[in-house]
Amino acid sequence: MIRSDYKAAQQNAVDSNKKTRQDNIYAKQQAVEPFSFNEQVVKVFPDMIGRSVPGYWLATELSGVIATRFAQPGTNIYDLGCSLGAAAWTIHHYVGEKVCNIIAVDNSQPMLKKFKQNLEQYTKPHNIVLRNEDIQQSVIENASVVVLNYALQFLSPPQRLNLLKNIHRGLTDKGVLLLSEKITFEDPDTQTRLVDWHHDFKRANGYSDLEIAQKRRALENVMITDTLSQHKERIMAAGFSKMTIWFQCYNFVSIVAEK
Ligand code: GEK
Repeated sequence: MIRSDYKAAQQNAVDSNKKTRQDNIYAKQQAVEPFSFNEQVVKVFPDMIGRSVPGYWLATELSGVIATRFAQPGTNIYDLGCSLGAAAWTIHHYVGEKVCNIIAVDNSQPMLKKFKQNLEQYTKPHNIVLRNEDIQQSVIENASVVVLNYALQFLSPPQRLNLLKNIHRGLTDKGVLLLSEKITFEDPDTQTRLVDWHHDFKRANGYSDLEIAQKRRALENVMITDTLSQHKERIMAAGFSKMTIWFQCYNFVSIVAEK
């Protein structure tokens, strides 16, 4: 049964959320530094991403459900740009008995340190392996599922096709890429509306105008979003045969790309 509380994506393992602090990093006026996934961010991460990305918990939870359709026993499943491993945990929950290796990769050392601590407290058997490396250097092999949730947007745009090609090469015959991203809209009016509505979502989640503005400044040049057409073109250029959008919430979409 799909868990009605989507935050269960992480709670099924160690209840790290209970220990999660509320994100108030940008609450005070400050000289805004470029955003990085440092210790300060790690401490509040589930709260930050849940209050900032519309549909995050549902998209995460359903990534696990979708993965069950494509996961093949004896293969690897990757969670690239895993942060605290929300996708890895949900895949472990849903795909568990198919006996796949789950390989979770992130280049933020503080992120993986916290993920490792959570794993160490988890007493049930699991096959989650952590790799602290740049996803652009990752060896991807024998993969039935590769999850790339909200991480491609942090790579330099010219590097993105290479990563997708590498993922495509590492997939088994019927393997898939599950990709979630924030998108930009080609039509300026739609873009303005969705940005405004996204900010309403953040306000409704308790962020002030100052927090929204300062976070936005911190992400400038760090997170560069593509349009849906750019994603589609890149996915096809990487060699995938089919792309299906399975979820959109405001300016955030989730896609399955099939080999
Ligand atoms: C989730 N997928 O909870 N190599 C490795 N990791 C990287 C790289 C890179 N080149 N660039 C960025 N990251 C997660 C959320 S967060 C999205 C993903 C967000 C990592 C970075 O360290 C961070 O942990 C993650 O990608 C992006 O579903 O916070 O908006």
